[in-house]
Amino acid sequence: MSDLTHSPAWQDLAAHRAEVAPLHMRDLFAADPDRFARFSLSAAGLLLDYSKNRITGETLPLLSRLAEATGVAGRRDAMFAGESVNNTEDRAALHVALRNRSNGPILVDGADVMPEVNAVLARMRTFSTAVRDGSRRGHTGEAITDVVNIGIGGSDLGPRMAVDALKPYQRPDLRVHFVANVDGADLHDRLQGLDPARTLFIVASKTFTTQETMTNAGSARAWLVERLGDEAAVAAHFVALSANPDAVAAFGIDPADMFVFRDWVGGRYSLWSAIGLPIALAVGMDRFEELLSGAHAMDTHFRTAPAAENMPMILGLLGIWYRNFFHAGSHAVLPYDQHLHRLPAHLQQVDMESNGKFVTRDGQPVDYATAPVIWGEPGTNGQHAFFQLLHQGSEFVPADFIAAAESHAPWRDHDDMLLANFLAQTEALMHGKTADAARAELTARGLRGAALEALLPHKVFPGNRPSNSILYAKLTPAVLGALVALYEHKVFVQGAVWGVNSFDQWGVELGKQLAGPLLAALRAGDTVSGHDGSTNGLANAIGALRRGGHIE
Ligand code: G6Q
Repeated sequence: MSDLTHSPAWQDLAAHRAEVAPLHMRDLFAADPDRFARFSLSAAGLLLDYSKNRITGETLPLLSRLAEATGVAGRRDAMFAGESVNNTEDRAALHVALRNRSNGPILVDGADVMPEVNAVLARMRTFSTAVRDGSRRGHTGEAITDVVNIGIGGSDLGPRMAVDALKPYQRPDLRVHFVANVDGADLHDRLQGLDPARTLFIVASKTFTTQETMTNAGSARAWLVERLGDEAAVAAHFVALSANPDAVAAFGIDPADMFVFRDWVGGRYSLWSAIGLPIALAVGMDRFEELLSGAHAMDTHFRTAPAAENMPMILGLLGIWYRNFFHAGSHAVLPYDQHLHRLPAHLQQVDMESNGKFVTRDGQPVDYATAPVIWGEPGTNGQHAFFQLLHQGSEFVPADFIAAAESHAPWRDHDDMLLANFLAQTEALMHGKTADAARAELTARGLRGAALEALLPHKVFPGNRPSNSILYAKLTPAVLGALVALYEHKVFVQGAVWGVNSFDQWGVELGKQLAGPLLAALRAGDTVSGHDGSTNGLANAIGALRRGGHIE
């Protein structure tokens, strides 16, 4: 047994789970009219209602004791202080410095990082303003109308999610696109209809060695040069976002068009850095800074609020409650806000890449579950698909519902319908429908006897399925910043409790190496034999199909 599962705090929670398991939330609500007031709080423009969870007044104090026993607050303070919390790469994890709008000093190895952070922000302002006002033009003197961000993983998901989220703040005459996949279809489809003379490419790669991104960048470069007929056009149409200035220069991008960030910015935490340039181009630098300010407000809350009133702490600990004590294998993120349709994908990376670990910081195998599978789709779409499983499936899936009181669209009636669905779903998941209630409904519909009894079990909803609701007035840049920072810190809290390093990603690094030998064989058209039987068979089938073979 590990120290964690052996600890009194863990054992107390295991005992508490046995007490809570038989309780139904609908009884807890019936017994306590103040449950919403007791189990909700607001911070940084977000209201969190966590009253529809399988908790009593004792649960959070017990979870907070686990947080204390595992030193979560100390680890949080170490992260904010710029200590080397990413121990396997010997680095700080300082995305909070990128949005440190109060601008107090943050030291890494004795040097304040804020002057450099501010200098990059100033350069991003100059550049994005020049593109947006038309003073930065293409090679032939045309204004830029389309920006194509080429990046993958952390250099794609965050900015793509934010650009989609902030669509109401964008201009129709400056469109921002994203290309990630090495499948040529991604770049090829995206380039259709674009005018090379008016297109700006952003090559976004921390390492500037990632195969997918460098391949797409090379093909985009060739497309541009071929169409504009001049190698010199590259300088006017390519900029780079990277922590590897030498590789950027080798690609032929002018150092003046290079926006740098440090190795203490993890890929999945990088949308706040120069990697956010496509966001700044899409919505303007003022809006980008509002995004940073919203995140900073959440950072300040996380750093200073006591555990019992600390939103990321509460969300993180509730996640631990279900993952470790109710054995929930997945967690759904369900935005009832169409502009957040890429948020589940972004959070999938933030959570699963950060805490998808099977050893602790000091290399000991864990004997408890770590990150759950994160998934989700916007409401109400999901209701017509997988919500069946949420209501009546055999899986236990805690869910976060995220909603705006008002959308940016002009139709109040749509907002009302969307929100009525959000409320109804969380209520139904919590309350369920008893056999008595289902029987009464069926009787009212005229069913009797054997027909009624046959249908009855299918009409029962067990309920007692937990959800958090996160509500805000409207999806502004500041709200988006606070929301994303909330989830980053939630993941941090969980990683700290589990004792894993939330800031490395060796599993991703592996993927970057594996394809090499197979690529060489596919390129050469050789017969593949050095792998397992399945891989050899598939590689050779690809070769045969390419030589004109066919599948029966
Ligand atoms: C993020 C991961 C990973 C990374 C991509 C792209 O935390 O490290 O998703 O962002 O592999 O890497 P580059 O930015 O170096 O191209």
